[in-house]
Amino acid sequence: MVDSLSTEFEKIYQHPATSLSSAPGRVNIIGEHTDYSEGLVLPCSLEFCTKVLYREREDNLVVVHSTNYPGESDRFDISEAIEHGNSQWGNYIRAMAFVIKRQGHSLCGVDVLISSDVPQGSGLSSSAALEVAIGGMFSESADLNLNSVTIALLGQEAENDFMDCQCGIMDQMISAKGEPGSALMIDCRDLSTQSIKIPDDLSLVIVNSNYPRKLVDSEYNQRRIDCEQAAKKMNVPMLRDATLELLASHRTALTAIEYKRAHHVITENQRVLDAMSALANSDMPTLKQLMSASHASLRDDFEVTVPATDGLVEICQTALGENGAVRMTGGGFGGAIVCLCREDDVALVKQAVDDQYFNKYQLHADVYVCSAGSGLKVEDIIAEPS
Ligand code: GAF
Repeated sequence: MVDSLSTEFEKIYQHPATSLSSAPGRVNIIGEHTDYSEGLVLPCSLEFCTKVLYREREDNLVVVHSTNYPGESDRFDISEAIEHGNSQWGNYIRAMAFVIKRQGHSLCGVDVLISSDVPQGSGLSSSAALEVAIGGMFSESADLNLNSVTIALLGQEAENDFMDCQCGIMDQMISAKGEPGSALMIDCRDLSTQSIKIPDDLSLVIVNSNYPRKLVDSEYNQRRIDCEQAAKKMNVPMLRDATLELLASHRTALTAIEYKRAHHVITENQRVLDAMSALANSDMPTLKQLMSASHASLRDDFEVTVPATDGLVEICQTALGENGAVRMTGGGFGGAIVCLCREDDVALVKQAVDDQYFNKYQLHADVYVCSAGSGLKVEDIIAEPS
């Protein structure tokens, strides 16, 4: 893929690329909508990734093309104030330049070609993969030596302050720090991480509902406000600091919605802790119980599932029975579900989805059998003579 991308780069810019920055999408195993309450999450990076080929320029221009949007491009002057442009994907590059410059760093002009195989709009973090890969590029090309946590935090700032999505830190952290073959427990309060090897006998299957996602940012931002209100009424800095006892004692002070949102976050943080050892030990009955409880909580308390993702979870869980653990993954309002099962049972998931999903929801689902890939990598490339 890099060879054909290099050829494409040379065709566009008339000179070869010198470097490659790549960052992956992610799937979250458990710990959903907890990151912006400084809670716990357990995602893993995927082999699906965003590749950014680039070469420094002598002037201050950033010129960007993407194989995902043929015929479109964006360009801006890095020495001027960074404003929004006309292209939505181009704005992610502008957003990263904006937040890095805001920290007082100088950036240099670059020619850029992006290519991503992270499924878009499916809740597998294609935006974070782009932000982190672009962060790696700007850091290396301007010799800033930003570490992976700093790049992740800049990616979150780019979303919060330039793209108007008040997301937490999970997606950028796992894209920057993911490890092949492992999930990463991230403590979103101090950003410490603990890697947990995914046992060889477990397969990771993602099923994308392809449900058309609408109003995702406004609904998402509202969930964050609900959580902050609930924490405030319980007199704790964040929901991470609340307990079920504290919640019970504030039942009447909270609105019904705030109570449910807080109940989800408090119980989900505990599920992450319980899932860590269950995952490490391939303890399927416990994983099944925890992932089912997580899904039910996201459906009933956090209200971020849709009938198509609830239906997919039911179809896959019924097919796997006691031999699989299934739940929605990512921000919700559509998107994907994740199944953990033995390799021999993957066929059961595919068959059940083929047989039932379209008939019930008039949508075609995509099934991906995945492995955990590596986090951000920036490397020099030696272009083959064309
Ligand atoms: C989205 C956000 F970007 C993450 O920060 C996280 O909140 C997730 O939804 C839900 O767990 O992916």
